[in-house]
Amino acid sequence: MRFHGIALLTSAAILGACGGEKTPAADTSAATTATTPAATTPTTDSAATAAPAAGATAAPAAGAAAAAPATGQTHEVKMIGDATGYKFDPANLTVKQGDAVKFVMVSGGPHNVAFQNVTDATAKAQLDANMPGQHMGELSGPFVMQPNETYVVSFAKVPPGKYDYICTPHAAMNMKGTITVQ
Ligand SMILES: [Cu+2]
Repeated sequence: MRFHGIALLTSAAILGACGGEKTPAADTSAATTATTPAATTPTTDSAATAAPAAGATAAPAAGAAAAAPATGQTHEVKMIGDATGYKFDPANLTVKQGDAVKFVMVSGGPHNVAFQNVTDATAKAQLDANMPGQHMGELSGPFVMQPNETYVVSFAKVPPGKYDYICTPHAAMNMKGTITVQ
């Protein structure tokens, strides 16, 4: 009869000894799962309504004017900056539609060619398309720095009219010209 009681006591003592061990590592990783940001779905209402309007006006203008290679004569205009001042020579030039103008860096660079006040949309788009290597914005050619460096603008498909241009770096020195397209 007493053997049962002893057996219960000893098994209880063994269980108690095991349960008493400390396990401090259990709760250190619990805090890491809480900070997944909620994916925000941006409201696209304004973008959706603005995009078709912008595309409708921009796409036809861009598509209408592809660069048109010159088919006629090439005229030369010197870009000069020296003791006499800054100028295009000749400053006033008349060409036929389809001709090209080759601007030649002579001295005093950097120079460029930047057309001003082209209001006709067709002329603007075509002239812009015919100006390679634009770095400074619409109707504005890149800088030419070295003597004999050239910049060629085709006037193919450019509507007849007067096209005023400046040299951006020397605008304040009155370096400007006009090309009249017939
Ligand atoms: Cu210049």
